Amino acid sequence: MKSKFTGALIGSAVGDALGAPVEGYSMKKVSSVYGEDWKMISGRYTDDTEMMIGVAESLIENKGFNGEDMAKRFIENYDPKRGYGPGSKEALRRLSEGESWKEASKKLFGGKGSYGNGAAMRIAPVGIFYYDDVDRLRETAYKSSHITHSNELGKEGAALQAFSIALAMQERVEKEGMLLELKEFVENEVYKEKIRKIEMFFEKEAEVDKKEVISELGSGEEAFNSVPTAIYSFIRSNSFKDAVVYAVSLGGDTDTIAAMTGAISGAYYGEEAIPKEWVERLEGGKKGKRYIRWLGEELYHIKLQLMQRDRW
Ligand code: F2R
Ligand code: MG
Ligand code: MG
Repeated sequence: MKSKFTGALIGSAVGDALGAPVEGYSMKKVSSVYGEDWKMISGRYTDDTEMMIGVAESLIENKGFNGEDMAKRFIENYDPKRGYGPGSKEALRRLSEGESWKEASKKLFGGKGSYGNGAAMRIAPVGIFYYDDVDRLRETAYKSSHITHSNELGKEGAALQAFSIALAMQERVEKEGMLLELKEFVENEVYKEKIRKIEMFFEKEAEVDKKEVISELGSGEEAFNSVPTAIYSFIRSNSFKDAVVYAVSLGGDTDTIAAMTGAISGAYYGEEAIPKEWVERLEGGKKGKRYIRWLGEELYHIKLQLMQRDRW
């Protein structure tokens, strides 16, 4: 179980770093950069991992969700060079000027709030920490998303990604069964329809054309055009490497789709299944790979303590 906790976080960071140099590229351009060998280029992670670190730090410090503290961590960790989305940047600016975490995100996009994938890309710590408690998982996914993403579609995408990670942690269902559970879990029709499409693809015997995957599931920055694509990248593959390589190979929002695929796959296969050469190349430093692994281990230990306390 510990390897699944650390695998989800390291897996997410590795996916982010592998996809980062080609973010926004077409399928063809990605292939011209990576060719056949898929060597990690720089190992530098982006906003996806920086924000995931903030979510994990806050869950650890509070042994659960605390909105004010999580918003503070996002602001403290913020490095503009990591490539944040415009909506998230604006939310963080408002938060740093003193707006409450319950209000800051509501004014974005003409009052509709963001449905970008910025809440889903950072959600792995919630998926592993509440892997056995679907109600707390949903509630925490919605609340932690709300700090920057108040649109229902942004929050639902984060909850769906968190639940995919939770199912991958448990291994109590086969991949087909996972899709059934995901369809029952998700409340919004936009996502239900995307999961139906994943089922259709999964049932096909022949390899589905990547262009069809992109046109039906999406490869963009919107949560509904990227979370289902990450789930499909995991579902169709048989190893961590295949899943993450597939996610990046589609082009588009490569760092984020690969970060989300890496989180689900790391939770499913465990940290040992992540290619060593990718982990070695992943950036080090104060909040680098060792720190990310430590965050996973801390979440695991706190979870054990809470489970033992609940048993008493
Ligand atoms: N920002 C980037 N990549 C571009 C720059 C990278 C470059 N390499 C660099 O280093 O500078 N990537 C990161 O942003 C995505 C996550 O975005 P987030 O945090 O959700 O931001 P935002 O702006 O809220 O949403 C993203 C876009 O979605 C559309 N959108 C969202 N809500 C909308 C609404 N209500 N109405 C209309 N459009 C909406 C907008 O186009 C948003 O800009 C990740 O890819 C991360 O890696
Ligand atoms: Mg990014
Ligand atoms: Mg991205």
